[in-house]
Amino acid sequence: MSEKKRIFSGIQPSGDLTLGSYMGAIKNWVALQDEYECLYCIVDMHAITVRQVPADLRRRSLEQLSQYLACGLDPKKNILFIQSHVPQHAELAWVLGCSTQFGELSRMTQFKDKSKKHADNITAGLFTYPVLMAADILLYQADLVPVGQDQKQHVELCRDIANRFNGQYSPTFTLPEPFIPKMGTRIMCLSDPTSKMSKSAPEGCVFLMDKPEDIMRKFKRAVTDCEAAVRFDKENKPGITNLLSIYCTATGKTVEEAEAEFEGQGYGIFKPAVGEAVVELLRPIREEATRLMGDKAYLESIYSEGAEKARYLAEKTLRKVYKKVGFVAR
Ligand code: ATP
Ligand code: LTN
Repeated sequence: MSEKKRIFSGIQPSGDLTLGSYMGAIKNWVALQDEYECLYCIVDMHAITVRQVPADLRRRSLEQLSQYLACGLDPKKNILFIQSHVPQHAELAWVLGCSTQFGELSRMTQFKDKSKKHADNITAGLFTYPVLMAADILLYQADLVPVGQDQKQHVELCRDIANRFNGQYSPTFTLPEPFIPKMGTRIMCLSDPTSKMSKSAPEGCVFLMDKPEDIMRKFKRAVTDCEAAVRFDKENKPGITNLLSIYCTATGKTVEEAEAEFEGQGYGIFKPAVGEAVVELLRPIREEATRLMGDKAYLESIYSEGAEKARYLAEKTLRKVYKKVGFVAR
């Protein structure tokens, strides 16, 4: 087990999982589970950096676990757990926060975006969010972090923090690399293809648990252009390019194959075809996740076992860190 390289990634249970988070992250998690030792987390502590309704957060954390499983993550191969069940995340975050510059955190684009969106509640937690994320990754000495494009800056900051700590004390942390897929790395909003599909902008967003008729409606209404040619062109045809990326990621076809398939056909044929491909992709996930939500005892056994394994690994790193910074042994 320990010869394999390690992976860590997580998603906040701050909303329902989207087609973006599936194509940008979870799909790769599933693909990597045989080759690596993987930890996949439900980062509930990150979720409270913006206001949450407590009962919804609790429910969504469990739903997210059932959706991780339904997407194909095998609990025997991966460590699946909930961040708040492993107190070492918060403990390491404090230490790392003391090796992180105010200026570095001020440059994070996610902080800038979210503080605009939540202007009445810009908390210290929202600001130090990337430090907690660095702790998530470094606690497990992860080599790779599979995420969508938007998280690259956070993983780079994590490397900087680790590098600085290693230099200031002595080699302690593995430097992680972001693992960003070529296709599906940035799924755009269906109603505004210039902005990222995001669970906090439900307009134009497809959720993993959406019913087939809702998915079809969303795709039929997707914003396109007036040229009526199915062609990949990010600059001039962001809507069609986004739909092509979704279609190719859902079906495994190349862009050239898809362009040839829809050559000479209008958007009236293309858009429902993309919708159908997504319906078929998500149908088994939705059915399995619904079934799993009915089995709370099973879900509890997965997250309890996951947290136990994660705590064991996390404590090893934390003990080293506490010693290096000069804390008296407990
Ligand atoms: P929020 O709107 O609250 O910021 P989100 O919808 O962007 O949330 P996250 O929980 O931040 O979702 O992201 C989960 C994972 O999915 C991350 O690795 C992220 O990079 C990836 N991801 C999210 N949205 C997309 C997208 N539209 N395209 C590709 N990857 C995405
Ligand atoms: N910041 C990420 C979620 C996240 C994460 C992590 C991803 C928290 N901790 C560690 C990878 C590794 C997001 O907003 N999607």
